Parts: sequence; C-alpha cells; structure tokens
Amino acid sequence: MIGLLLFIISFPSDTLTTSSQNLDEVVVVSRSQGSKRSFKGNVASVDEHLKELNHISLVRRGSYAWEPMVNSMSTERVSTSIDGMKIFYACTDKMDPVTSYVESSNLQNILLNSGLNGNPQATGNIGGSLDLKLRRAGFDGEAFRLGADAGYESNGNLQVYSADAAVSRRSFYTNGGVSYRHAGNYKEGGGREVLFSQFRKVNAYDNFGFRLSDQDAIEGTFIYDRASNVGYPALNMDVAKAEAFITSLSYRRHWEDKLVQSWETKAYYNHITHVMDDTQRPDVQIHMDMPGKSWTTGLYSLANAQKGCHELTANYDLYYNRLFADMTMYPGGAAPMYMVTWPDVGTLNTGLALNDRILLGKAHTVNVSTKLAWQQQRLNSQEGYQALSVFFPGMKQQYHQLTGRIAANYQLSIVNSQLSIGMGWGSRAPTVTEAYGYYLNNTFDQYDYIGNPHLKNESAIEVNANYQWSMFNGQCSMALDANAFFFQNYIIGQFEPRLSAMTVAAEGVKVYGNIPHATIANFSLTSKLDILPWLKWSTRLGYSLGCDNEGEPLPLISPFAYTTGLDVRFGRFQGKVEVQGNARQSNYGKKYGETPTNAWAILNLSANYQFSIFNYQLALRAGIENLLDKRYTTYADWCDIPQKGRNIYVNLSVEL
Ligand SMILES: [Cu+2]
Repeated sequence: MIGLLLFIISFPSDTLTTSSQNLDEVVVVSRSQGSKRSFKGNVASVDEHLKELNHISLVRRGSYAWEPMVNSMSTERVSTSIDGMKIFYACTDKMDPVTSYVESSNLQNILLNSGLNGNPQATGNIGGSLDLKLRRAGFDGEAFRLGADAGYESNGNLQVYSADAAVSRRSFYTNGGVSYRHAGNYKEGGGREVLFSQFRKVNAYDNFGFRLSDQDAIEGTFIYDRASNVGYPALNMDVAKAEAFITSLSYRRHWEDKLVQSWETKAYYNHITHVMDDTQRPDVQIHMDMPGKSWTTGLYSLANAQKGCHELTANYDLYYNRLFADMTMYPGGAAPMYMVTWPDVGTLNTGLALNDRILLGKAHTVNVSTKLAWQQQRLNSQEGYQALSVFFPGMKQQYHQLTGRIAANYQLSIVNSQLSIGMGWGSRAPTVTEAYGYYLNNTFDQYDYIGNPHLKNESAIEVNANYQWSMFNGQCSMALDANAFFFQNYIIGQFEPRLSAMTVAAEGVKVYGNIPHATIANFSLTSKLDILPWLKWSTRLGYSLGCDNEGEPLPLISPFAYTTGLDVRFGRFQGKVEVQGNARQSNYGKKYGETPTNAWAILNLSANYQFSIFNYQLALRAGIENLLDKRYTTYADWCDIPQKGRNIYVNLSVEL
C-alpha cells in the first residue's frame, strides 16, 4: 500500500520523508520524473494530475474546478490540506474545491492516504486525505534555475503559460513563479458547443527558506490565486471571481543520532472570496447575488522520533475557520429578499495525532495511527441563527463535537509479493452545510437543502486489503486493492414534505439526517506487462458499490471502469495509445435523484519528446484526447453534462 515517493528537495529532514510511511499514492506534479504523472506534463491542471490516482474520481460541473472523490466519497468525507494547512472552500454549491485554489506549478506532488489512515493534519477523513505538497527549491540545490511552459489545446482554445525561477544557496532559497490559464467554451463529441464552460485563472506564488544554523531553518509560503469568468454548465450560476490568498511561516529543526529527529511548527492563514454570478445567463427568472467567504488560521507542530524498531510521529494541530455566505434575490418589481445561507459559522478545532510504524524484521511492518479532535462551532450571525431556529426550536448557538479515528495496518513483504491488510474506525462531525445550511439549491436532484444542527456524528468501520506481486524479474506485475466502509449514522439529505421550496424550479425541500447504516466498497485491479524492452502494456479495472440502509444504491458510485494502454519508448521519445471506458451505470441512486449513465469508451493518443538545445532542456508533448470525437457523459458528470469531444493538445517546457 505504500506508494513511491519521489522528490528532489535537499533539506535533510523534510517532513515528506518521515510522513511517507503511511502514504497510499503519490502523483508527481513538478518537473522531476516520477512513476505516476499526467502525460500532459507540467501544463496539466491539478485536476488532470489527480485523475492519475487509483482511488480518485472527479465530479465535473464544468471544465474547471473538479471535485475530487476519494474511495467514492466526496468533500464531506475527505480531508484536503496544502502542505498540512487546513483550508475550506467558500461556495455553498461546491463550485470551488480546495484543489482549485492552487496551480500545478505550485506543487511538488500530491499525497493521497486512502481511508482512515490519514495524514496527521487530517480530520473527518473517512474516505481519505489529500495533501498538496508545495514545491520548494530547498537549500544546497541547483544555484539558479529558470523554467517556462506554454500549452495549447484545440478544444475550447485552452492556453496555458507559466514561468518560474529558483535560487538555492547554503543558507537561503527562494522559488516563485506566475501562471495563466484561459479557455473558451469547449465542444462535446459531435461538435456542439457547451455553453458556459469557459474560465480564466491567474496564479502567483513564492516559497522561501532561511537556514539559521546547521540544524534549523525558517520557511515560508505565499500563494495568490484568482479565477474569474468561470462557467458552470451543470449549474444555474457562474463565478465572477474566486480568489484565494494562502500564506504560512514555519520553523524546522532536526537532530542527528537523537531520539527526536525532526520537529516542525507551522503557523498559517488563508482566506477565500467566492462571488457567483448569473448575469450572463439568459432566462433568469429571479436574479441572485450569492457571495461566500472562508477564513482559516491555524498551526500545527509535528515531531518525528525513532527508537528501536519504532518510527513515531506526533502532531498537534489547531485551527479556526469562519464560513459565511448569503443570498440576495431580486424578484422583478418586488423588494429584494435577503437570506443568510451559511450563518457565519466559526469552527475551532484542535487535535492530537499519533502514528507508530513498527518494523518487525525485514518482512513485517505494522502501522498504527490515531487521532482525537475536539471542536466547537458557533453561529456568529444572529439573523442566520434565528432563521434556522424556526425549523429547529431549542437549537443552540454553539455546539461541541468530539471526533476520532484509529487505524491499523499489517504489511507482509516476501519475495516478489507484498500483502497488506488493515482495519480502522473513525468519525466525523457534520459539515457547515449539513448542520447549518439554509435553503441551498442542489441541481443534482433539484431540491433545496436545509442543514440540521441536531445531526449526530457519522462514523465508519473500514477494512482494506491489498496484494501486489511481480514475476519474471518485475516484467509482469499485478495489484489487487479492495476496501469497504460500513457506516453508522450516515449523513444524507431526506425529503421533508412539510416544507416548500424557495428556488423556482425545485421539487421540494430536503433536510440532512442520519440514516442508521450505509456501505461503500471499492475494488481495483492493475497490471503491467513488459512485452518487449520498448513496449509496455498496462491495464486498470475498477468497480465500486454503495448502498443505504434499505439496500438502495447511493448516488455517484462508479460503475465498472477500465483503462488499458500500450506505452512505447525509443530513446528520448515516448508514446501511448489508450482506451478508457465505463460500463453502463445500472446501480444508480434513483432514490437520491440520480439518473443512469450509458456505457462509453474513448481512444486517446499521446507522445512526448525530450531534447536539449545549447544548455536548455526541452520537452515537447502532443496528443489527441477522444480521437473518435465520441459524445459521452460519465457517472460523475453533474447533471449529465457531456465531456469534451476531440481535443488536440501540444505543449512545450523549457528549463535552464
Ligand atoms: Cu459558488
């Protein structure tokens, strides 16, 4: 289950090395060559990099800001952090997953921990946790480096430009850059234009470090990200502006030959401003203004120790987040109507995580991780509190929750094969939307949703198994991966016939509630075969199941999915032919407003060539996605918006 970690940072006791013990998967984003990487290289979006990970699928509401699902679970059950920093999205309609506030050029890699065995900073991670690791030049690296990328895609006229620079010395480093991404409407298979699928994004970042002595250093981060004019064809509204400001400062110390090997303390602050816009849409019956804001500040302190066969990690973290969203409706001729949709909820959360990796000889490893967290939530908006109190008389303005998780994993490595089995239990507190959301329209099932402050914590028992084996000196390898989550008090929206909808086209109102049980299970099989020294064949098969307490299918669960491809490599040239598809989604969540999705298959081609001119390292990449221009929709396309039709891309990366 342990993924390969590839990185080029030279600081000796980077937290990456020590937290790699319970990783499940890594996708490499930066320039370094990695095992798992998007074929589009540096210019691929963060979403395209995420697509490479086995346990991840992406919910699309347009061509920008896809929502990652880990083990068939979306944002509510997944923890996403940036270099250990907590950050929370600001849109009541989930238009802006946290992964949309960074650029590929900001990142070194993305770490995925599957299930309850999360990274130390993760809370509420029943499905898994993602940590977006920032790219740092590090001390004692290449003295000076310059890089630039440019890319073009024919479908939607997507353009990507980025430039960055890095300086590295014995006692100082800094690396920073800017990037710009811009696209018009894309065309679905067959050539029809998908209206409101455009976007624009600018990003600037800088990371720096000062070495104070041989043993300690100070490091900092600054990211500014701004998306504007983003269309969401699956929704009724677009985004005028989604802006993030992310910053951190950390102190790091390491010791040689000591019990405690490294200790890092980081303080951070970030804020997000999200402004929705329906002024570009035709036939808007009631125009609405819907801004959302999210502020987070926090710290974590992470220590790594080693004693005998134990590798210990201890992490303390504390954060305070505020979420506020409101809505003003302008019915023609009448006075505007105002509502608070997220009642300025302040969440104070603090937790302690412990991890022990026990190496029992060469063949056996046991990993145990635990976390206990306490949180307090307060509704700071009197108006929002009073509005919700109408439905929940006696509700308080302040709540406390205690959540925790414990997971254990045993790994057996014998010649050419590795077996891993694990088990865990964990709980999560309801999200702000689930507990305090007020008339949030969901276009997926056309219901208005109201939060429920009386929700119980949701919990789950996870079991997982993974078996990998290789034959013929690694020329043939296979991996089987399976996990199952048995939920108690699963949180989902339930129809409330006594309430009437606020949104014009809505079918009714749903209130979040706990259902006694639910089950989600995921299976995957991957194989690699070296047919010839220059020819490789790889295949990935996946299947997921999800059902509620009445045995009815849950929504957004993947049908049988497959990818199979041939890789060729001649010197500096690399090419790939790939077929990707899904079977028909027959177990769809009818009870939850989901419609079935037909089977589909597409053909992709890609190639890259690496060369150098003078001292410049160049990489030229080109490819065709959906070569046969097939019109298709996947189960994860919100409201069945079609995917891109034929798309030709070409991009060039230069490094000095
Ligand atoms: Cu939004």
